[in-house]
This record gives sequence, C-alpha cells and structure tokens, in this order.
Amino acid sequence: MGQNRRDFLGLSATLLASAGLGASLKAQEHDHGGHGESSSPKRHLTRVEDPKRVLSPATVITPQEGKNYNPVVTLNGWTLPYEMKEGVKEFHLIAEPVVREFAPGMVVNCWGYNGTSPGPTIEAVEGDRVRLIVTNKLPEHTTIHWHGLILPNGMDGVGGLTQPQIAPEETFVYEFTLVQSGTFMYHPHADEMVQMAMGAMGMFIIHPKNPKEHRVDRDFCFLLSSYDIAPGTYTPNPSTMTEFNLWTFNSRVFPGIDTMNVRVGDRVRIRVGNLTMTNHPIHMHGHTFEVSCTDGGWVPKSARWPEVTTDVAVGQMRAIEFVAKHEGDWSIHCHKSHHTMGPMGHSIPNMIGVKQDDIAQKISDLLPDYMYMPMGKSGMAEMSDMADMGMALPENTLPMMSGQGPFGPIEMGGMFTLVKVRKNQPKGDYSDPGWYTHPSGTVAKKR
Ligand SMILES: [Cu+2]
Repeated sequence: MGQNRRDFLGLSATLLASAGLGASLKAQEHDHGGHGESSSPKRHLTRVEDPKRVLSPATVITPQEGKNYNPVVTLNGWTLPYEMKEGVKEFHLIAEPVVREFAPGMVVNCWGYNGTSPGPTIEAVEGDRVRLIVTNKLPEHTTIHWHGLILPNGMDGVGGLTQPQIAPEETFVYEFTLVQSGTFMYHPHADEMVQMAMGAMGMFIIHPKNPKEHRVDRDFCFLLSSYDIAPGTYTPNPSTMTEFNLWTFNSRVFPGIDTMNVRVGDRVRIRVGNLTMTNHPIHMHGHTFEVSCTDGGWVPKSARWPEVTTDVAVGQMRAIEFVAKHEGDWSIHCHKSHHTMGPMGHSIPNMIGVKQDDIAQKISDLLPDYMYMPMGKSGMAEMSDMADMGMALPENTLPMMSGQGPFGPIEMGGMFTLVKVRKNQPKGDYSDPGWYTHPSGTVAKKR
C-alpha cells in the first residue's frame, strides 16, 4: 500500500524497456512463498528489474485527479500509462507469462500483460482515438478482443475471423475511436480456454466525455477470475471446465485482496467484470446499491432499483453505485459459498456427524505423502485454522478459509473483501484505516 502513481509509471517503463529482452528469470521471485528454490519447477518469466513488485503491485489507493476524469482504482492492480502521439493515445500491451501472488503464501504461473495478471487497466475518455500496440511474448499465438467496445469489425480481435493470429514475437496494432463510455474488458480471442484459464485478461474503462456526467468520489474496479490449481502445485489446469478451486478478485484471494476504503458521504462506484466460467452473485453488506452501468452502457436513473446483491453472469460487466452512509467494515463477496473458499475446501469426504477423533493424524502417520483432509465432525468451521492446529498444508497452498479479524478467524478464502466506511478518514487519504472501532453497545454479544 501507499505506492504512488509515479512508481507505476516507473514499473511500466521498466517492463516496456525490458520486455524486449524476453529472457527467463530463475527463482528470484520467491519472496513470499516461503519455499526454497528446490521446490520450484523451471518457469519462464519475463525479465524485469524488480520481480517482487511485479508479483503483487500495491494498488494505487489514492489516484491523482486526471485532467478530465477521476481515475479508477484497480484492486491489487494498476493503470497502463499511455503516450500522446499526434492526437492518438498510444498504449503498449505485452502478452506474456507472469508470476502472480494470489495471497501471501501462494504464487501462480499465469499468463498476463506487462508483468501482471490481470493485465493493467486501460483508461481513456469517450471520443479518444486510441492505438493499442500488442506484442506477443506468449509461447503460442494470441489476439486481443476489446470486450464490449463498439469499433470497426477488423479491430474486434477474433483470431481467424477478423484478423490473422498474432504469432509469438509478432506485434500487431489496433486503432479505433472510443464512441461510448462505461466498463469494458480485454482478453484473448485465440485459444481462449487456455489463455483465460491462465489469467490473460484486463479491464478497459472509458470515462464520459463530460466529466460531470456519472461523477463519483471513489471508483473501484476488479475482474472475477477462477483457476484450477491442485494443492502443492503452481500452474492452473486450463482444461478444467467447471471444477475450479480458486475464486478470485483480480487474481487475488482473501485475505490478499485490497479493501475499498471510503469516507462517509462519498459516492462510490464498484465495477466488476466476469471472465470466469460461471455467474457470481456479488453481495454487499450495510448499504443498498443500484446497478448504474452494464455491458451495454449506463442505466438511465429512472430504470435503476435498489438491491444488495447483483448477479454478474459470464462475460458481463456490472457497475454498482451507492452513497457510503454507514460507518463500519462491510463485507462484499460472491454469495456462492464455495466461491469464498480456498482450494482445500472442495471435493472432500462429508464427515458431518462422524466421530473422527485423531483419525486424520493416524492416516497421515501411515501414509505421510497422502493428504487426508476430511470435513470436521460438526462442519468445516473447525478446520478454519487447521494450519494453527498443526496440520501441514502442501507447499504453495492456501488454507481453505482464512483471514484473521478483530474477533477471530473470518473463515473466507476466495471472492471476499471489505468496504471500509469511515467518518474521519482524512480527505484525500484513502489508506487502510484498520479495523472499525464500534461505538459501545453496538456489537452482538453473549448473553
Ligand atoms: Cu461466485
């Protein structure tokens, strides 16, 4: 946290300058995983000067005012800088293998853009002419589809249909004028099953031409993505169709996901895009919100209605808006309960009501290499801090439920984070205020 925008320009410049080298980098990136080099299979990474940064860039939590728009805050992400070239905003995207830290304790071999997965958010303004220069450093061909954008057919990025595939090491140029505003995405339209399962995707935000239109104080965005990564391994299985085991906001799992920190009275927008293979009912506590923008653009005010959960189907984008009125640490999460669980919570024996005593210990004494992890006798909650209970996790594997709150384990491990609403958050300072201090007499208690 606390990184400023300049760092990001620096990061990106480094990436751009170094990406051409395309050299592979050994296991230097292991600053978080806590495992030795011996455990790391060979991987091809883009050479960067500071790989730690690329693992998990700190979010720009207090974006500076743009000239004519208020920039978005991408959770655990960043915005791609551009260069102005004769009236055209020129962006460089490099599709490449990257290493993403999903949360402290787990790094993943992903495919992404400019060093991160998801790739950087592209931000521009309605009416802008944009030039998107795409270099392919992936081991196979790719393209980029600009999901939701109205553009000339030949710029639509569908490999084989509207353009030739971009072969490894080739560079293609997309150029068009932005004729709409709203929340969009970009992703490959080439070997989609593999490339999206590996994390190749990003957001594309177009701000309205009139900065007074749809103005908010805080504008957050993130993508929903899912992965199938077997416990003890590092690389997603791209052939998985439905049985994913890691459910993420911007390729991060709770408690590794940034919180959204706002002041009482702020008008807040949260933009969500779904590039998983299932729908996600996104639920927020403590406030009602309205869906202000969909894939198709802004919803007229007269057509909005209040709700606390909105379903984001596959391929959809939704922006919700509300005025932060109620102080507190409010949960925002997918309401499918499996989607707030880490990889160890799935496909395990049902042991509710079964007396097990120390059976897990006995089995692992007999079969030390076999990971036996049944459900607890009275449910899963007893397993929430199994790491604390001396149960070893496979390497590079997160517990199924985690996150320590002020009152104990939060028991969430996937698509879950917090909206932190504070009265005395200093103006312009949107750093994490810590846990909410409840006024006396306002916390549920034992009678
Ligand atoms: Cu979900």
